[in-house]
Amino acid sequence: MDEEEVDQPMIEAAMTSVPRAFEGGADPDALRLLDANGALLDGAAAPLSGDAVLEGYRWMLLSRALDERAVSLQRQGRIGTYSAAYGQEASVVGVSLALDPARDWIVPQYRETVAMVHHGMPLSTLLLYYIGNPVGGRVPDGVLLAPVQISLAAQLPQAVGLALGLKMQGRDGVVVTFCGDGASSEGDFHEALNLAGVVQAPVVFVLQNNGYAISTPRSKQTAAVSFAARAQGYGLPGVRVDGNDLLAVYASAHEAVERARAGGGPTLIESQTYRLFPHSTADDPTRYVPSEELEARRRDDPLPRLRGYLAGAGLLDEARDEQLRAAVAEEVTAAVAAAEAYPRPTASQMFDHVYARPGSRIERQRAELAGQGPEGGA
Ligand SMILES: Cc1ncc(C[n+]2csc(CCOP(=O)(O)OP(=O)(O)O)c2C)c(N)n1
Repeated sequence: MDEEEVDQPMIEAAMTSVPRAFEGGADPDALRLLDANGALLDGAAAPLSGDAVLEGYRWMLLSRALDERAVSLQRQGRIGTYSAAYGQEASVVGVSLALDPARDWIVPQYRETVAMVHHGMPLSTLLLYYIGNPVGGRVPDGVLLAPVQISLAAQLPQAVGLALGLKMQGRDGVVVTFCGDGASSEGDFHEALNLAGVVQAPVVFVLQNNGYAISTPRSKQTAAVSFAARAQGYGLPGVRVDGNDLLAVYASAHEAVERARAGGGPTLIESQTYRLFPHSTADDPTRYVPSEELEARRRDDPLPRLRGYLAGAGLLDEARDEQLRAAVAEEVTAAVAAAEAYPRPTASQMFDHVYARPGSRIERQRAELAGQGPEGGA
């Protein structure tokens, strides 16, 4: 069918007529331990000690400080395109706190920078990645982490393979892999969850439902009642959690990780959060996010909510908060300085490390870049 023949309004109407249970906002069926002000809900018990929650808060502050600095660096031309986790800090850090970096693996997408740092990747190395230096693409030896994955959902089959390998070797490590709501429409997502269920791989899929896949809203991503509901089709537990509640995210991740470790197989966690920043530094969400929606979701920011919990528990006051903010800002400054102390990458380095033995096409391109002409002669 020609493009002209597609009746766009008709398609839109058909898509929006599908009934859906959750369109963003508070899902009544999601696990939640904290109310909007950070008070424990009736009957809820904190799954982490006060010190551990404070440490989680520090990681969330680091994530936010990094995002703010990275956007500024990108605007100054000092790093390339960057995707922030702004608004999703509880969703990312809550999972991190449930992992043992000495035996569990993270197979990330591209929005889980702070989880990578928590797992042992130096922040300065990650900044080198965003500077475009190949050094930044290499995970240091002994850090149980796969590199950043930009190709949507391609990390998921890899995570299952890694988890199956751990199981076959009789190790007790668990693999946690992240993806977005948009990535869950890729074939790789379905293949990975299916195989994980069949082989009972020790893997936890954390699907961060942040409301959008660039400009595609959640309502146009799937007709399923929830992303977690898809798990049933693969024979795995599917869990919905309030992704802006650090304690709830931790509790659901901890349960899933320990089940996988004990031989209980995979879990799909739908972490319901919201992207308060643009998709990336190359995006303009004012073109597709209604301003009232953004305003409303700002009130659900995970940081003030956790601050409310910590203040209520007598673990945080303004002075301590200021100290923590200053400390993470200093950490980011030091990492930026360390990354920028490296020589700037040259354009020809983009050809390095792609193939062990580059083919003639790559060699031609390298020669062309060097100004020697497409055949390396002129
Ligand atoms: C296979 C593939 N198709 C398209 C893209 C372009 N792309 C980059 S991010 C993105 C949206 C992803 O949304 P989601 O999975 O919800 O994750 P989020 O960025 O919201 O965290 C798209 C379409 C890509 N990177 N890979």
